[in-house]
Amino acid sequence: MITVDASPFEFTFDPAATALVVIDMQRDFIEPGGFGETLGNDISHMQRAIAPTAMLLRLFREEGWPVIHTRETHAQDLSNCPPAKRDRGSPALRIGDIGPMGRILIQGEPGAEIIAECAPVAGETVIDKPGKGAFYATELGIILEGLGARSLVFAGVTTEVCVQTTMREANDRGFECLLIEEATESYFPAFKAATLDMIRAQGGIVGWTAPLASFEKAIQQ
Ligand code: TIU
Repeated sequence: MITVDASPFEFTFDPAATALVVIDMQRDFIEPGGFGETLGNDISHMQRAIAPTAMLLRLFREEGWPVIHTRETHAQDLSNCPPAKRDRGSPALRIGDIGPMGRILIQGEPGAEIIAECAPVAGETVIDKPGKGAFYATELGIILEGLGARSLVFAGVTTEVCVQTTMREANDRGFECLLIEEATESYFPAFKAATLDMIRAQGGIVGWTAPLASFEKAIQQ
């Protein structure tokens, strides 16, 4: 067992039953002209999460522990994009519209790909998900069962949307969830801070958070 100095208290995990879940490190959320920017967000905040997420990936790869990447994408015919998701608000471009990186949030388009710094390598699982949570309408639950995973380490964007939704889904399914603090970002710094607080409030009601250095130190001991 490995114990990480985490909040609200120590996070202990069995490395043979743990997977890294990297949420939606896609060009559409991080680069100009993608979904995040068309919604009116300041995408510059996303940059901070790239190097820590890449480092976390390296740690898992060095240990040979399983890595799962997710992408928020929709079918080309939008059959898995509810009209309520596409039609709301007044974005510059809607899901499925053509932007500078291809059709916004559509499977197979350049913008839907994971950024080079965090790109999957051979043997890693990539899950396309139509929702904010990675369990809804995907095989994530079956894949984790196959791995025998009981603990999940999380990274990715955005903290309060897809990361938090997926952590909540995982927590309800009985997984113990640790979010690495520097390896996640929001377009709204106050939302990131509030999300970290609400995850670990009430005795870890959703899970744990820890700095990357604490995780690295724990696995290298
Ligand atoms: N808009 C926003 O903050 N996030 C998303 O739409 N998706 C994810 O968080 N991946």
